[in-house]
Amino acid sequence: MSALLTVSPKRITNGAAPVVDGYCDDAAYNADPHPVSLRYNEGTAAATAAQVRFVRAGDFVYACFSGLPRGTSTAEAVVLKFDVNNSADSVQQPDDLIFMLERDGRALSGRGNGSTSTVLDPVTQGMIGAVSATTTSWSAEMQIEVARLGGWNKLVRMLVAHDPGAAWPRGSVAHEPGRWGLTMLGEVSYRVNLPLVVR
Ligand SMILES: [Ca+2]
Ligand SMILES: [Ca+2]
Repeated sequence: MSALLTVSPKRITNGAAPVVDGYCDDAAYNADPHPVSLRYNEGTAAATAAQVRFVRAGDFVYACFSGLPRGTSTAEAVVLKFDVNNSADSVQQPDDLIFMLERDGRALSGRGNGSTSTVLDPVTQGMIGAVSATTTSWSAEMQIEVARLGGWNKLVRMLVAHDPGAAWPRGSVAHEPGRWGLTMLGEVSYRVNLPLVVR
C-alpha cells in the first residue's frame, strides 16, 4: 500500500493584539492552535523544544518565540523569513523578506539577493521586537507590518529559525525558499496537487 502524502500548511489566524514586551503570555496567542516547534538535541536525553505562536491583529502580524535555550553568544537570534509570493525559488531573492531579533533585543530586517547571503536593510523596516530572558532561556516577540508581506489571505512560504540551533520546517535550508514551510496567512482557498492513490 502506498503512503498518501498529507500537506498541511501552517495557518496564521486573526485575533487580538498582544503586547510586544518580550513575554509570550498574552491571551492573544491562544488564537494559534498549532504552534511551530523548534527542536533541540532530538533523539537524546537533552531533547527540548521551543514554541513559536502567531496571531494577526489589524495591520500587524505577531510572533512570539518562548523557551529558547540560551546559547553562549548574545548574537544568537530568532529569524522569520517569508517568500511572500510563494515562488519557492532555489535561493532567497530580493523579494524574500527576512526579520531577525537578536537576544540583546536588536531588531534587523533584510532580504535575499540571489545567493546564500542576507542583505540587511540600512534602517530596520516594518518590524519592532522585544526580548526577555532567564538564566537558562529567553523569549522573543516580533511585530511585523502586514503591508510588508504584501497583504493577507494568501499562501506564502515561511522559515522559522533560532540561529544557530533549530529551524522549522525540519529539513529546511535557511537560504532555500523552496524548502520553507507552506503557510496560510488568514483565509486561503488553495489546492495542492498530489498523486491520487487508488488501492
Ligand atoms: Ca507579549
Ligand atoms: Ca518569492
